[in-house]
Amino acid sequence: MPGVAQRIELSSGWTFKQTDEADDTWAPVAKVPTVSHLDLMANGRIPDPFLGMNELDVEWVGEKSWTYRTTFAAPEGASGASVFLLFEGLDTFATVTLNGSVVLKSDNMFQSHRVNITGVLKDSNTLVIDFDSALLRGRELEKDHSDYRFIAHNGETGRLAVRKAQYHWGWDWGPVLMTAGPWRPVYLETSSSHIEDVWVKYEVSEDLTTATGQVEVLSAGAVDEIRLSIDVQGSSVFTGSLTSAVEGKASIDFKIDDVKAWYPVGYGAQPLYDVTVEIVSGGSVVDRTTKKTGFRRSELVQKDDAYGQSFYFRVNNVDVFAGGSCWIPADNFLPRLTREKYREWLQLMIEGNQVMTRVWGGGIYEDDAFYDICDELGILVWQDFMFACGSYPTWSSLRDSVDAEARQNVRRLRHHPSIVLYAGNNEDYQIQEWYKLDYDYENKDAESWLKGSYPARYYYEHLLPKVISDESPNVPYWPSSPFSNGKESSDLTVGDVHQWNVWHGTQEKYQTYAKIGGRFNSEFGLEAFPQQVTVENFVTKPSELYPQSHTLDFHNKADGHERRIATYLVENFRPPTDLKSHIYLTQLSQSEALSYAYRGFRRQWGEERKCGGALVWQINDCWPCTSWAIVDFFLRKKPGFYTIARALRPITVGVEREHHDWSVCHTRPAKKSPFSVWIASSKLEESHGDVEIRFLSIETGAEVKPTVVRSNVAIVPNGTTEVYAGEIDNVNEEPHVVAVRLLSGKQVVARETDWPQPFKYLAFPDRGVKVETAGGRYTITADRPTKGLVLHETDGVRLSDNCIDVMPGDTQVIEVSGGSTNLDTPKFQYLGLE
Ligand SMILES: *[C@@H]1O[C@H](CO)[C@@H](O)[C@H](O)[C@H]1NC(C)=O
Ligand SMILES: CC(=O)N[C@H]1CO[C@H](CO)[C@@H](O)[C@@H]1O
Ligand SMILES: CC(=O)N[C@H]1CO[C@H](CO)[C@@H](O)[C@@H]1O
Repeated sequence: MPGVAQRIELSSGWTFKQTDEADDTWAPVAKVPTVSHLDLMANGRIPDPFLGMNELDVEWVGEKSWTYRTTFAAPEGASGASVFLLFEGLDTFATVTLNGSVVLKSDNMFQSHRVNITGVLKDSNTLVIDFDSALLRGRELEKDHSDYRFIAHNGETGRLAVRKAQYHWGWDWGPVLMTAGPWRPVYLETSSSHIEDVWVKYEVSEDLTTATGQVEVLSAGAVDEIRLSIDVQGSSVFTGSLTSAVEGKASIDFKIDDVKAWYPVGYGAQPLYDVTVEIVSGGSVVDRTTKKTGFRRSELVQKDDAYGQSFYFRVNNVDVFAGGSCWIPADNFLPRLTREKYREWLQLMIEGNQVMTRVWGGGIYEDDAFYDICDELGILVWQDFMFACGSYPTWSSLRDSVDAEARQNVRRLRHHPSIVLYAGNNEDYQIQEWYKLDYDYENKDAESWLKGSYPARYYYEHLLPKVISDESPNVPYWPSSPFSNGKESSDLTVGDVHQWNVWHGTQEKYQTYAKIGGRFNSEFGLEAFPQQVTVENFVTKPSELYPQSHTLDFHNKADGHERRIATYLVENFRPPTDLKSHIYLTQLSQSEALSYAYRGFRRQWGEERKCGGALVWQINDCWPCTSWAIVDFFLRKKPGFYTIARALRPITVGVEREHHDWSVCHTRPAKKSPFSVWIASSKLEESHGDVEIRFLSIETGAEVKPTVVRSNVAIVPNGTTEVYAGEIDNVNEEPHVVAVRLLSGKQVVARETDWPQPFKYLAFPDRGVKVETAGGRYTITADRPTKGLVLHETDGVRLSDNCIDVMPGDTQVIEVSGGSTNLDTPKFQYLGLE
């Protein structure tokens, strides 16, 4: 009788050593999955690479080969069963031997492997995996293929030849740490027949009531019957089976009436269905697998309009403004990321009112946990393929490797309702443009692209779209982020854009973000220091605790970072020299920049979908550093996190005076500044509210002119409502803020305040700020307009808001949860506080 498939994870009992060192150097491995740096740290052989400048001291690790070894007894299998080793991921050039026979050679970190070891299995077995240096192999491959032009921004060019997370070669926010090892789990399987894959192909009817489709099952070995059951929250909604000719590939049709559609967060629930498949052989169930999936409709709406061509997502017939952030790997040492850690990160997106994340192409196809949690929480995923900032070579074995990698990962991910777009790469068309590599959009002959100087077009416009149409045809494919259908990738009328003319490029003032936005802003941002406790963690010498110390500069990998941070500080503020104030001001400048961006981009959503989304670069870090992240490596939020959260509330209010550039040739102060007030709503029904607009002197807090009230304003659903347009008389009126509140009865729904720019021209004598703590909350008042009040945060304590502007006569309350230590002695900072 055939046995049931058994899988044992080979996670313990491993040892490792540097390949070329003696046999007495085998050292223990705490667990697999792992990479060499983790085991070297655990064995006290290297210091923590994230502290001080230790990164330099551990560079040698990436130039060595590493060997991992374990032993296992032959599993007790039924007669006729086969035994397999399953490798979910090997980083990267791996040779696997079992009892001295090579059973696998692998050179792509993103691939998984199933190896039939039945023929070489003994009673007791020794499994050895040698990992060559990917750094050195990349250099060799580049030499061997000198007929290609290797161009890379970030990291060395050898990375382009290696299918390994590209950020391991270093990025402008991350260290050079070339890992090696079994980075994803290893299993030993015994089975007579097994399920290779289950694909839930479906369509949801336009009225969202019915899901119909097929479950396609791929299996190996003898199968007499396939059983399918679909359940939601423990109750069965469909069962079916197939009893003939079911070996290999087979499909079972299904139909679910009264389907509960899966929605992005804020638009409905996230019901997940368990699709369970069993295969039966010789009268008993021999393998079983369950995929959790959700049923939804989704499209990328690209239609010609007054501004060019739209670019936005429609899910279950609802237009969704994709406000969110870009995601990078959350650690340089990936195996130590737990499901709990992924949950904490993704929960932050929910807390921040974000609805989309973009998995960036220089990292990894994320862990299953990442997508599982996105499904659960309702976070939409924009998934890049793993290419970034380079002109990639395309020799034929490399193309085969990319094809296999792409197919495997799309098969692994295609049941996740959260994934709504695949994109070919990150910024590779910018490389094509900068270096004037061959590209003729009209030429659609893919084979001919391989002969030109930009051969990687073959991946982005031929190989990968083919993989998507074969493996996941219901998810749209986009050749690159950014891409503009043959126009320059920086085009603002078609496709998405990475708007780096704030910070990089022409270094525009951040006040102009709305003017330089595109149809979908898939990257933009400004750097800020992490919290002081994070700085104190990685700056190990107290004498290095000053703003541009060697250690602090070392923990900022961005080109020209001091100049760029300084530019935005000196343009807008009065830069201090002490570390504490410097940290605060870099954070405030980031927060201000993101406020202009998100306010402006979301307003354009209402202008006939002129802007379809805004994804800040970036939510997270892979090590403790200064970067564009809005939350640091230790999950400590920067103030900009809250600013974005406010701009993305279901209903929010905006106000902005016209930008007047103050530092151009012979500029004079503007005599008048037009300003406008609007409301943005993602609600699907019209709602109503009162809008109050106050004009408050910055010096005294007194009203400069009478308050304007607009009562019972009808708020356009799923769009923006222009509420008021006025003018500030800069000659006769003293400098003042325009402080706006949206009220529902007495309840404040949203606040926004517009300030004269730049802040450095303003003085902030005593603001009369009071922060009172009682009843698990802060109550904050001010006598005069106060900018960017940031309450000091401690780990484990969660604030309902932070980095707020406080206006006289408008008490604000910030709730505290998860601890109370914060409340004892309120520590806070605001602009102008000495
Ligand atoms: C595994 O390999 C053995 C012989 O080495 C073979 O008899 C068996 O059919 C293979 N199993 C599968 C499922 O291919
Ligand atoms: C090279 C190697 O590991 N060979 C081993 C294979 O398995 C047999 C039986 O357990 C061992 O005796 C060999 O040493
Ligand atoms: C479901 C949906 O998207 N509804 C509305 C969103 O907003 C636009 C513009 O106000 C409406 O036309 C849609 O019907």
